[in-house]
Amino acid sequence: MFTVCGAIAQQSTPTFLKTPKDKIDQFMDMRFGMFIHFGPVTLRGTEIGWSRNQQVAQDDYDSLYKEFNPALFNADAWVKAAKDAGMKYLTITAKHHDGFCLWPTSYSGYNISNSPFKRDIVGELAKACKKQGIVFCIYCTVLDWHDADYPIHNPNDKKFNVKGDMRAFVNRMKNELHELITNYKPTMLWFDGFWEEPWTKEYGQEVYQYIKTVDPSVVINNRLGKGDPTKFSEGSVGDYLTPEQQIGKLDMVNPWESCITICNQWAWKPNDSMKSLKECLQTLAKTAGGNGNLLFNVGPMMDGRMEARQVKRLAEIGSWLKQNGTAIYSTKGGPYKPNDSYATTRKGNKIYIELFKKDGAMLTLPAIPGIKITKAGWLSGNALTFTQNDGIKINLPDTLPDENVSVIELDIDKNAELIPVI
Ligand code: FHN
Repeated sequence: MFTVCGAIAQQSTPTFLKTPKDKIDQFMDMRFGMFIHFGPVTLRGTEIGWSRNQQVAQDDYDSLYKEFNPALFNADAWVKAAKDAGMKYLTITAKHHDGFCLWPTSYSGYNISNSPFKRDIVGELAKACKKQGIVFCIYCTVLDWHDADYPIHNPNDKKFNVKGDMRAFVNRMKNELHELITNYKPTMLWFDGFWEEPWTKEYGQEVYQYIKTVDPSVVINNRLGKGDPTKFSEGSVGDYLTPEQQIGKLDMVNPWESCITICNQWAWKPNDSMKSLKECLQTLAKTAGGNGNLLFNVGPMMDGRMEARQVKRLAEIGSWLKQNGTAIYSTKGGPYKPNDSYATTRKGNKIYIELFKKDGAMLTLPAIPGIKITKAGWLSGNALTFTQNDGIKINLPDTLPDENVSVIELDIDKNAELIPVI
């Protein structure tokens, strides 16, 4: 078989390219994206990848694709749910650790075209995103417990299969990435699975560099490397940090994106518990307040529909963002560190305070040296009185305008983005 890699491998190695900063900045300005974990495992309602050879016997798990037929899948409906939530990008698990490919790849028969459904889920989502103005992104695993060339064959068996061939595995991954990048033009690639021993920083560097030769502008998360994904280190490979199931720490230097589930499980689980609107909105506010993005995960059901309750929750988030998105999109985090009572964001000469609860009749904030507040009010309109001679004290009404997150807008006399973190 002609392999794209073979041809490219014969070219001289290009100068090592990094993703242009403006592409990363544009990605960070979006602040809010949808993560989707989907695959034949939805037929069992257990966790994608991890339930293979656990709750689901390995042969049973690996045969699920033969009955996988999400007949009610509608890419436009999924993308509309993201858009109605105020999300600006969408990331689909094109291939998770179980190795099943949601696109008709030429490099593995374990793919959607060989299921009863047959249709290209990745391609239909890419098309729907383009049509609805949502940025399309792809999740790719760097471990594959189904692939005979990958030396570990399930998450609970740390024995290496000596018959594994990582060179063949990485070449196949590069061929698959060439398909995904050239056919679907993702803005960002979300890698995952870096923690197992067969994957090395060197493979990560090789794949990162290969991607740059296919499309230099693709933004790449830091899970092509090794080590703690919440901080850059010697083992890091990638453009931004990826705290998981936690809100990242305020960081005005390193871009980061928290990936968090709307329920508990990444893939669909019947009757899973779902986060309240308060928790969803305060998570989004604290993420933006930390200068990061929120990649919020939904797991569609086996028939291809998203749960109605999840779609409703997403629409409730979108309603809040219709009123308050100015305080989230294209802002920077800070200048105050997020806490249990509020988060803050800023842009130009404005500081936005995302207020979660009242701790008294006034909101008291530390003074900002050299800064004068010229106006204060709810983002929804009504003015607020304040003093700023001994710290900042903003007088609050008995009841906050929004029971979950109320946004105050402060006009100041200088560029708020230049204020050091307080
Ligand atoms: O093992 C995966 C898990 O299934 C899920 O995809 C999350 C999402 O970031 N990442 C890994 C766990 O760290």
